[in-house]
Amino acid sequence: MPKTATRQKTTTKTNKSSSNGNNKSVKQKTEEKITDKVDPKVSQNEHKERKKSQQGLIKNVEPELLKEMLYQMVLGRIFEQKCAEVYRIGKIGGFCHLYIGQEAVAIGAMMALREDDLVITAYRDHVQAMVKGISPEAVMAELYGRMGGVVKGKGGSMHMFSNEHNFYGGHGIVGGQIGVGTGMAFAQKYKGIDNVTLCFFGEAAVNQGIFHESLNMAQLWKLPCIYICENNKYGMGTSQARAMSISSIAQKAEGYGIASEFVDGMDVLAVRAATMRAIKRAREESLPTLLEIRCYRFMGHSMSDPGKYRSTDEIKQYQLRDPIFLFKESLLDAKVIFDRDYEEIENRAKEAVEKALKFAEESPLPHEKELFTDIYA
Ligand SMILES: Cc1ncc(C[n+]2csc(CCOP(=O)(O)OP(=O)(O)O)c2C)c(N)n1
Ligand SMILES: [Mg+2]
Repeated sequence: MPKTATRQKTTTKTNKSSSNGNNKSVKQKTEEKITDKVDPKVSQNEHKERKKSQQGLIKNVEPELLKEMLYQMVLGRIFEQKCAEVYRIGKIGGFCHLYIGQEAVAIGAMMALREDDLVITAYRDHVQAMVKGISPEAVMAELYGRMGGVVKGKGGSMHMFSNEHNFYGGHGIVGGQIGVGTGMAFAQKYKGIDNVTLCFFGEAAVNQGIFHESLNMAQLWKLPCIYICENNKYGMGTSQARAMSISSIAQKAEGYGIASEFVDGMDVLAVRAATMRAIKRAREESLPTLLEIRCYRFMGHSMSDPGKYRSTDEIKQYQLRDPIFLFKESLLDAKVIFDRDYEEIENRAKEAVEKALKFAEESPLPHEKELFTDIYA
């Protein structure tokens, strides 16, 4: 089994360089230590620490919003578990990349947005699409390649898109959406609209030239773009440690004078708080931010991943840090929810997924004439 690197400790430093272009100090966390071993005690201690931190943040958020955030996380999880189930019996064709384990990132970041803000992401896009308001029915039917899908079944898993919801994909070329997202932010600024753009990508995309060109332009032109790097440690079967010369992605922002933060992606409220700081910077000062959000995908890279590059022990250790379990426990401890509320949330999510599945099953296949519509070439 190949050696796997587990990061254990985080430190906080204040970056007083002109990282946001106007000499303001920006809080930035970088991880320091990388070890080869996976230790259950580390996971348990982390869980306790995170819970303590969440308890502090819970007080700043409306109880109704907290419950809605939990619902969206549970919905995303159950929806994707169902995707895996129906994919295995051949109901969904093509590639299918699941988000299970990373829910705190999309929910924490996107539920801090205004409805008219813009979002763009890579191919791991089902949950992001739903959080942006696209119905579970339209997402499931898209996965099924049916007419009722959000892009009439023409995009499939990797290409969810809805102009109406300001959700601009769903992109298969690693890093491609970073350039498009930067352009979206430019367009908003050019038109004098105070929308912000959230641009999600994986850590492997950071090695692409487009990341560097985009960050350079974003700071130079002061674009209201929030770059969210979802660092789940792997690009397909290649660990970050084997592909990147330094471990801190947040640190790369310094090369372009962009404000950056290292964020714990297992803690939905930490993601929310960091994104809100970035939104403020984007909306009020028209400045970009890079957030490096450390997370972990519990499933394979895609449904066809044999998963030979990491141990089951490693996966289990990260599952102990499950962001939904943590958030649920924190809300129970803070008495924002009680057991019966969680049951209700879970049942509601299950019903929504069943409804989506029924809709997808009953939705017709696209008509042949659709081959010649929506073509821009
Ligand atoms: C330009 C380009 N190179 C290679 C690929 C093949 N590929 C698809 S996904 C992937 C890994 C990307 O990993 P990461 O950016 O970390 O995102 P994650 O899958 O972890 O969410 C690669 C290499 C591609 N789609 N595009
Ligand atoms: Mg990755």
